[in-house]
Amino acid sequence: MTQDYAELRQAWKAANLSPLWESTTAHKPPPRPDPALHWGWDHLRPLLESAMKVTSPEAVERRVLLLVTPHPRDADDEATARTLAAGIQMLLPGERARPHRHTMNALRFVLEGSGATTLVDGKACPMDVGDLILTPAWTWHEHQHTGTEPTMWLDVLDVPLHLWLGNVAFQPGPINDAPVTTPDAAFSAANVVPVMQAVGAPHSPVFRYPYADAVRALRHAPVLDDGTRQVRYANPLTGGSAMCLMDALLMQIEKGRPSRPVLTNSNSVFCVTEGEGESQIGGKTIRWRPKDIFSVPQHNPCRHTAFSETARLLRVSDRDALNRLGILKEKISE
Ligand code: GTQ
Ligand code: FE2
Repeated sequence: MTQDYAELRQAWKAANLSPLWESTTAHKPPPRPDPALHWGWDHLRPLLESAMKVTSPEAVERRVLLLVTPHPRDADDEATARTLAAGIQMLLPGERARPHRHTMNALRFVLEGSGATTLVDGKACPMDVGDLILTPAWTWHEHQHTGTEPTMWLDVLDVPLHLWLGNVAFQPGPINDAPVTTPDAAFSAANVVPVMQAVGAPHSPVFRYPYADAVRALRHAPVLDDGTRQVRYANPLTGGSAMCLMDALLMQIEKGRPSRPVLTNSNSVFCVTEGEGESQIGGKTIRWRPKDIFSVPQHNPCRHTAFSETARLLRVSDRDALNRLGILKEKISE
């Protein structure tokens, strides 16, 4: 670099300018995909047990063990799969998490226990095993437990995306302006939905999706190009994704019919709801059983094989958000 050029660069820098021809960020080869991660329930369960013994007020208020990567991008990285942050929440009999709301969307999938309830904008959502409960962006929510055994569920939130967008906000209760909700009974007949006065919310008016309902539909869903059957936890008013930045599906695979490998730029967190099998994700093979959780970070080809007659997997992903942004890539191979 000549003296003159060095001086020029200094002048540009002082004026908040930077020469693009010296930048490498946009032209680097794509980084290697993050490896898939696996949290086996057998391994997890005793560790959750130890977290249930912690008695500090902070833990009692929010008893969650986050499912984090051993290779964080930076000190604040608590992501499970790039845009998604998952954790296991435990609620002991008599415990409660006080009402609050945040800009982040969250969903919960119940793994163990009975007698817990999540109130979403005041609407009571009983938490039975296999139920999916939504607490969409800026809805007031609180958890209570009147049962006799600990309740445990998978939490998935779109926190990393909100951090990136500078859109993190949190408000503790007391609840001041909870909107009026529509009872789930209004949505309980297939193919009939209530006519609503000006729907403003970008999320489903239904917050609780019982497992048996999802499985009933899944049994009869058509086989897709990738060889799986899938049902979407939908916003009944639109048929689309129930929340704006996270989508949830229940997927079924049959023995002897492994799914075809899918390569995509979307990120997923899976939870095994029934059956046993394995998934090949990038170069990794993950052997799974019920309640196991695993991540499928973007750009890893992924194929599922059932060892039991039928296997069912919950898939939470950013796929629908990427699709609506017009940037989803997805390729199914043989
Ligand atoms: O249950 O409200 O895992 O606010 C992280 C943040 C759960 C919750 C999490 C939350 C919650
Ligand atoms: Fe919350």
